[in-house]
Amino acid sequence: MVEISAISFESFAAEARAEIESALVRWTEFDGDCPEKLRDAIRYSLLAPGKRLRPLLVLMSAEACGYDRVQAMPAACAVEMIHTYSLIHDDLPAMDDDDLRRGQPSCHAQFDEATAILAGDALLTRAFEIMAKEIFPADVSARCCVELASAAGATGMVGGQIDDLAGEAGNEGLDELEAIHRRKTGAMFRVSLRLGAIVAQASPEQLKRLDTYGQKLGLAFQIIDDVLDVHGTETAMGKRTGKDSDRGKLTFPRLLGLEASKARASHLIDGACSEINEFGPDAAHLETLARYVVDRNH
Ligand code: GRG
Repeated sequence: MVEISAISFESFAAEARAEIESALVRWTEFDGDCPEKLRDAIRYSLLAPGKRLRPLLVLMSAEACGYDRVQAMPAACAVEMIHTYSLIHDDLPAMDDDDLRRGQPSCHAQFDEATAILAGDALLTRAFEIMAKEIFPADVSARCCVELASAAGATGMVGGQIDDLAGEAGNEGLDELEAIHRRKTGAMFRVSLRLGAIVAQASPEQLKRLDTYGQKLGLAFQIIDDVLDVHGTETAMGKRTGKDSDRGKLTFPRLLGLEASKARASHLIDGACSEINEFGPDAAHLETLARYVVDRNH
């Protein structure tokens, strides 16, 4: 694997994030027909300082398959819209009841509950509208819509969320915990890699490798998210910490301990990186991003 310097990766990521954010602005203009309060709430959450990991993964996956990343922007933004909707709804009093997200009051705290629910709904629908309109050819666009729907819906993120809410009693083991997070968090990581490969019209072998990288990365990300819930600071994380352990929720550190959790995440990242070895220099950004996921402090 070709290594790239931290500076070179950071400048790539900063440039790609700026491109993602300007596309998100463009695709939330709604041609003047959207009520102002709704657009304000959508943009308040969508344009808040998130890490943009999932859209970066879409772009990097397309790039690993030799494709121009700009062409993967509709899929990248669709994924970020769905991710942001999930954060808005997750923060609601009926779910995690969080008043801080991305370093600012969460959407329902800044606006109101009804507006936050509707902002999430509008982001979810906009994501599919953008993919249907902006991805070509039509069969690739349709395939992207199907993939994203199953990753985000009842068999993916939404299904994982309901199992996670039910698991707060904490009686299950590692297999159950991993199964929850494969859907709740992992499905959106995995589909990010898949969408990049699909728009790039990658070979089945390339798609499979990127898919496996995405599965391992998604699980490692969630393990570290649980670790940071115990060890991270609210300032760095931009959200409340310590809530999972306070509620006695099933988490990786609770099941395995902190050191074993970190070791498991590192092992998954090694596996993810070896999966994409054969892409050579085109996958250097994916490797650096994977290492960042375990080393991050937010
Ligand atoms: C409400 C349908 C519905 C689903 C919610 C993803 C999710 C399911 C809830 C988010 C709650 C949460 C904290 C999950 C843990 C992993 C995760 C998705 C963390 C947030 O992702 P980051 O760190 O966030 O990439 P930023 O703000 O950087 O984009």
